[in-house]
Amino acid sequence: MINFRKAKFVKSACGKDDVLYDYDHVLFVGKSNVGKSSLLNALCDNKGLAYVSKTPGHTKLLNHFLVDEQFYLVDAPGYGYRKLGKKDQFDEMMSQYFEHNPRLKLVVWLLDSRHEPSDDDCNFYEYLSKLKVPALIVLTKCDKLNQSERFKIKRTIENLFETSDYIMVSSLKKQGIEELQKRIGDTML
Ligand SMILES: Nc1nc2c(ncn2[C@@H]2O[C@H](COP(=O)(O)OP(=O)(O)O)[C@@H](O)[C@H]2O)c(=O)[nH]1
Ligand SMILES: [Mg+2]
Repeated sequence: MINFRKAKFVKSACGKDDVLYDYDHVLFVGKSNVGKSSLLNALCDNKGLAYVSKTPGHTKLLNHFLVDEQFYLVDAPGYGYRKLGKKDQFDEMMSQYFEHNPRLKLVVWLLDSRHEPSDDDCNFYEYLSKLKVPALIVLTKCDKLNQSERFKIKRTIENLFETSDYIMVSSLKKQGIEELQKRIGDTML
């Protein structure tokens, strides 16, 4: 059993040369504001672990959190946040990260359950499909949905991404958190 409460911040990396390879990686990725930091905090039952922001695009770094001395949870910068005319910072740093990381064991891909996946989400799906890394879809903020909205987003995800393997979570209401812990544990142990 992994003790997710035993999680500690270790390092912010700003490029592939700063990334730590002494433990395996579970990457958290999704567009800005999808709820990545909140989910990390809920998963580790530690509100102060990752910075929860009101302004999108806050995280520009790969933040390493060591869980139970076993693996890193890595909080990636959100994609889909571009300054006009500038290349998405995500593209450069993340393609380096993905393509040079033998320790990446699982990608936890977060999608906002309140919205249809965006073009950025779909582009990321294309990219992810080409990588040889297992991915787990997590639908965030499910506390905001009623029954029919839940049904609708599930159908959309199943159609777009051709899988019925996803977890619905609410960091706010602590729903789906144990299931996510179990899925990560099964992959990492
Ligand atoms: N209702 C609800 N709001 C959430 C949930 N998770 C995150 N949020 C809110 O969404 C916003 C972005 O969250 P954050 O974790 O910083 O997203 P990040 O940019 O992906 O790291 C914040 O205002 C959070 O309070 C959730 O499970 N339910
Ligand atoms: Mg964040």
